[in-house]
Amino acid sequence: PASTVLGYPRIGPRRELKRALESYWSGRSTRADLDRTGAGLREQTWRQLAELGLAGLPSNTFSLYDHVLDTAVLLGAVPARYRDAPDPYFAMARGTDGLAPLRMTKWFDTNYHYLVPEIDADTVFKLDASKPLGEVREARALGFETRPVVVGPVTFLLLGSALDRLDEVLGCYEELLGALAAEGVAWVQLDEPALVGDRTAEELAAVRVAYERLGAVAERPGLFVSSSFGELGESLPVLAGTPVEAIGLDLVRGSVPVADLGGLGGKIVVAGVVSGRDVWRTSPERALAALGALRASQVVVSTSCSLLHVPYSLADEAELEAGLRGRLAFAEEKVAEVVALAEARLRGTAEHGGASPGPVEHAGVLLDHDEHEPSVALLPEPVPVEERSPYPVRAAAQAGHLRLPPLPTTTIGSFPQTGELRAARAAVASGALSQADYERRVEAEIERVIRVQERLGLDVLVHGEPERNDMVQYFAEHLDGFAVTRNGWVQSYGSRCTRPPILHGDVSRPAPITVRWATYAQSLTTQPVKGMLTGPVTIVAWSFVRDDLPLRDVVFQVADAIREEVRDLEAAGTSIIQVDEPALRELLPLRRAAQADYLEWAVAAYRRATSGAGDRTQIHTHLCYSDADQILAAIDGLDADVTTIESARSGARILGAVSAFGRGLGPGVYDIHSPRVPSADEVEALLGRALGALPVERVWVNPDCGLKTRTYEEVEASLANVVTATRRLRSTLTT
Ligand code: THG
Ligand code: ZN
Repeated sequence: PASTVLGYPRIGPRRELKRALESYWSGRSTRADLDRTGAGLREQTWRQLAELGLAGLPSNTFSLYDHVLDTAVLLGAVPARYRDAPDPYFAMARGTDGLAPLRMTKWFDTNYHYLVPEIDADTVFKLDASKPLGEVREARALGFETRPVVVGPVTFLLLGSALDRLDEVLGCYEELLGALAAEGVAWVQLDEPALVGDRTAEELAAVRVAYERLGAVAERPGLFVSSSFGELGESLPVLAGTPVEAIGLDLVRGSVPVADLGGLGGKIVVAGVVSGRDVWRTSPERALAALGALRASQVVVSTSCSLLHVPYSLADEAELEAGLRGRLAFAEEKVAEVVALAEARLRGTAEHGGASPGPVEHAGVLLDHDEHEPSVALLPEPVPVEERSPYPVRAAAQAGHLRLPPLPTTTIGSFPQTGELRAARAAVASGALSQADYERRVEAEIERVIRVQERLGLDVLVHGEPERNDMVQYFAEHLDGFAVTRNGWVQSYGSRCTRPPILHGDVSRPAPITVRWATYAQSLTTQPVKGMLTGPVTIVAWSFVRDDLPLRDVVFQVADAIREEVRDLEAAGTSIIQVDEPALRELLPLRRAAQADYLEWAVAAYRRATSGAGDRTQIHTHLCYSDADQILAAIDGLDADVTTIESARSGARILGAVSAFGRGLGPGVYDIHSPRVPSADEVEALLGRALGALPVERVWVNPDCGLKTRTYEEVEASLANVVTATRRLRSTLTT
C-alpha cells in the first residue's frame, strides 16, 4: 500500500548527532568520526522505516546542521567570506573567530530554526549534488531505494528574498534532476512549504514557471512537490496546472480540495493525514474520511509535514501516565499509523469500490475515535481583570523607586549552564542527590552569578536561572495540566534540542514557582534583581498542546497561572519582573487573514498575565529575532515598561521601527548565538546608533538574548566590554 513520510528526525534517538557535533566542534573528535555517526543514523532510520512497513523511504532528510543550509550548499550559494574557512559549512552555521554566522530564523510557524540563505550580486549558483546523490547511493548499498528530499526552488528563493534569481536557480535544479535520473532515482521530493502562505500574483507566476520548466526536463525522476503547515489555497491550481506528477497536501490543517482544480484529478496526491506537528494519535475516522474524499489518480498516505518536529519514540516514556500515553504518537508511532491507514484504506477501497472506507482493522495501531478524543473541559469565561495605569504614571512611580543610572545595563536572564548543574539535576532525578543538596548547589550558583554581575558593574541583575533546564520545561514541571517527557527531544537548531512539554489538561498553578529563588537572589545584593517568567503564548508555543480547545482558551489558562506568579513575586519584594514572550511571532498565522485575530488575543493574554503588577513594579519583556518587525504593533501593545529585543545581527536595522515605542527599549548590543566576544568599540558603535534613534532616557543596554549557551569566559569578557562601552557613553551625556 502506498505510504510515505515527508521527513524524519535526525538528531538521533539518543541525541547521537548532538554529541558527535559538539565533540567535533570542540576538537575532541575528527570529521571522519562525525561522518560515521551521521551514516549510522541514516542507516538506522532507513531500516526502522522499512521495518515499520513504510513503502516510500525518503533520503537527504538528514543534515549535519540544517536542511536550508544544505540547499544553499547544493546550489553553490556559499558567500565568499566563508570559502577559506577550515570548514565552510560550519563557518556559515556557527561563525568563526573572525566571521559572524549566517542569520538564523524560524522555519514557518515551528520552533525549528534555519539559516537564512544569503543571496546577493556576488552569488554564482552552481550545483553540487554530492549530498543527495551520496545518500541515494548509501541507501542503495543497504538495499533501499529512496526518494531524495530537497527544498524547492521557490521556497528557497523566498527564504533568501531573491525570487528574481529564479532563472539561474532553475538551471541548477534542472541539472540536479538530470543527475538524479542518471543515478536511477525514480522520484524526487521538492519541499515548497512557502506556498501555503499568501502569495502574490508574481510569486504564483514563479511557481508556474518553475514547475513548467522542471517538468520539461527530458530525463528526470517523477516530481513530487510537497507543501506543509497549512492549505495551498491559490497555489494549488497553479501547481496542479504544471506537469508535476505528485502534490503533497497538509490535510491536518487544510481540508480536501473541493473541485478538480485544473488537473489535480490526474495527479498523485500525497495525503498528509497524520500530523507532523503534534503528538496526538490520529483519528482513523477523520483520516479515512479525508482519504476517501480525495479525487486523484492515486493517493499516497503520508504526514502533514516532516516528522522533524516530533520526538523519536514513545518507547522511552514508560513514566507517562497510562491514560495520556495511550493518546500519544511520536515519530515512530506516527509512521506505524501512516502504514496502518494505507492498509485500512486499501481494504476499504477493495470492499466499497473506492467510495468510502470500510471497517477499520488495524492491529491496535489506530484508535477508535472515542478513545482518542480528550475530554472537553467546560471552561468558564475568564474573569475580567483590571488593567495597569497608563505608562507615564507607571514610569514616574518606577523612576522614584528604582533610581537607575542612564543607560541601565542588564542581561536577558539566563547565565551559562554548567556541566555540574546539569549533572546535579540528573542526580536528583535518579535519586543519587537529595533535594536539599541540590537546592544548596543551585543557591551556590545563584550567588556566583550575582557576584559576577556585581564585579562587572551591571545595574539590574538576574539570578541566572540555574534551577531551570529549559524555561518552558521548567514552568510545565510546576504547573498542573502539563506532562514532561524523559527523552522527547526535538531539534531546535544545529545540535540544540528542546523537550516540549505536553499540555493535555486544564492548566493551574498549585504553588508559587520562582519566588523562592528570586527572594534568595535578592537577599544577596542591594542591586535590583529581576524576577524571570515566561509568557503564556511562549509556554504554549513551545509545548505540544491539547487540540480539543481553541488555542486562545488554553493560552488564557496559562496567562492566569502566570498572573498569580507575578503577584506573588511582587508581594515578595521583587521590583522588576520580566515576562518573556519570545515566541509571539512564531504562532502568527501564516495567512494574513487570520493574523489580526491571533495578535489581539495573544496581546490580551500577555496583558492579563502582567496586569497583576502595581505601577511601581517594572515589567520587562524580551523577544528574539529581528523579524519581530512584522509584529511591532503587537509588541507595542504588550505595553511592557521595557522591551529587550534582538538587534545586533541585523546591524540594528530594527531601531528605526521601534523608535516609535513610547517606553523603555533595550536593542541587543551583541549577538550571543556565536562564541565571538564583541569589542567595546563595537558595542559603543551599536549603542551610538540606538542613541541616534531613541531618547537617551529610554535606552537600556543588554545582549541580544539569554547567555545559557555560552561559557563563563565568553560571557564575562563580553559583558565587561558592554559595561566599558556604556560607561564611555554615559560620560559624554550632559545631565
Ligand atoms: N526554549 C525552548 N525553545 C526555544 C528556546 C528556549 N526556542 C527558541 C530559542 N530558545 C532558541 N532555542 C534553543 C533551544 C535549545 C537550547 C538553546 C536554545 C539548548 N538546549 C539544550 C541542548 O540542546 O543542549 C538542552 C536544554 C535542556 O536541558 O532542556 O541549549 O529557550 N523550549
Ligand atoms: Zn532571545
